[in-house]
Amino acid sequence: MSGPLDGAQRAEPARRSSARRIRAQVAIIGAGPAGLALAGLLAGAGIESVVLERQTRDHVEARIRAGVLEPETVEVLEAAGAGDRVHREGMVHRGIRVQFAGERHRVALDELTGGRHIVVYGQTEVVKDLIAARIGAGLPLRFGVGDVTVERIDTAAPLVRFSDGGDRFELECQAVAGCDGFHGVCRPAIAASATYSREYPIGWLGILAGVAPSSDELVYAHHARGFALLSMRSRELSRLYLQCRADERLEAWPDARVWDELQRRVALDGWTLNEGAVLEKGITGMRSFVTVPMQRGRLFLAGDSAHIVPPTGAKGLNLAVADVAILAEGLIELFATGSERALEDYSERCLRRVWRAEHFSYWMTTLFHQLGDDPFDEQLRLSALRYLVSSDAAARSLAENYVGLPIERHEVVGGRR
Ligand code: RFL
Ligand code: PHB
Repeated sequence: MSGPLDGAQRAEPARRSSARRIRAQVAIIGAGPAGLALAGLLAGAGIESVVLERQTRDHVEARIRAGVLEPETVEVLEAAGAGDRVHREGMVHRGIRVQFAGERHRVALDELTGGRHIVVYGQTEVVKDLIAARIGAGLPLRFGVGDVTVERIDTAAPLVRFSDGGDRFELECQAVAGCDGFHGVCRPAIAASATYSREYPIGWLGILAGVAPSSDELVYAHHARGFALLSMRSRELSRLYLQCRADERLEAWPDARVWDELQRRVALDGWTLNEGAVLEKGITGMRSFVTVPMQRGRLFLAGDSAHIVPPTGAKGLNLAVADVAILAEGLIELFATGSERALEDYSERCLRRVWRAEHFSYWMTTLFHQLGDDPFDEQLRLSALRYLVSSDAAARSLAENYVGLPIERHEVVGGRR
């Protein structure tokens, strides 16, 4: 299935092959949050791009993933033309709850960060809003493309080949954004100088449940049986997670077992976890990963194609959006002035934020989960949790990282923020 075409995609007869030749200033591979937000930011600055997505629109709009947006992520979504619904329906949360040793404590995000907060709004909805904005504006977004290859990235005229609906295409452009996630084709083309990774022996079993959230704020619970997280998607929909083994099979987790395990891990005197119909269930692995650098020539990686964090810090989606905010600035300057100045340190600026989020996500993961280690480690975790809820300094560190740090920007030339 293909999206609408515009001037950026005028097909010309190919000179030496049977492929149809099209043009755009920027080729964007992948229609996840990174690719779609970048396309929106570029459109706002009058830059033509084509988004190429391997999956169908239905598939992309049905994936349930992250749910926590930093305030700067919401600002970028606004600038990308997809801010209306998140402002109307996104739930502002000024605190989170931390539970351990049978007690629940509040971390007041706003008080600890000079008034900052998070917005709970599903990644699924973010993606739907960005797609609607793109298609509503009649701009090119092709779903279901195949055989994507990226060539000539060391020149000012890269070429992206792909197939769509039985036809072969050659997309001539001036820059390529590799927003194609962890298993995409763009990262291998960078030939990274270094990669850094950490595997964890655990996963998260997540459910979407048709029941009102039992807590008005997210609950991160440390328990001897393993971590649990209570989140939400709306006043009627709860999103809940349980730590499980990395190699766990879904069949081993009928709904009754999931609820039973959640009840044990989040139990609290005088408080009840509401149960409801399980609408979706899945298992997510845990990994930390960073590739360096995130660019080569005119190919720029953004989001999960360049880095992965375990979900405990709720940073994956926010990092993806921060990357493309920085990339959009560089591309806007390139097309306005011909200067590559703001693109040259793209990777360096992204990576400073990425490494902060990597550390925070690693820290949250090792603080809250049972990692199969010895009793000494568990005592250290309990001590760190007690410190977190009794020291403003410790809580402020969590709060600052959780609501997110400012995106490092250059002065923008010739475009809007
Ligand atoms: P995405 O969202 O993976 O989008 C990449 C897109 O590229 C497409 N693609 C290709 N298209 C064309 N040609 C190719 N050769 C292609 N190869 C791939 C894919 O189909 C896809 O549409 O990456 P992006 O945009 O960088 O966004 C990043 C976020 O999606 C990600 O960081 C978070 O969702 C991570 N994550 C979570 N983060 C949280 O903060 N909290 C969570 O609860 C949470 N749950 C999750 C997650 C990631 C998951 N994945 C990737 C397995 C649960 C899952 C299952
Ligand atoms: C979610 O709502 O999906 C969610 C919330 C917080 C996290 C991870 C996922 O840390």
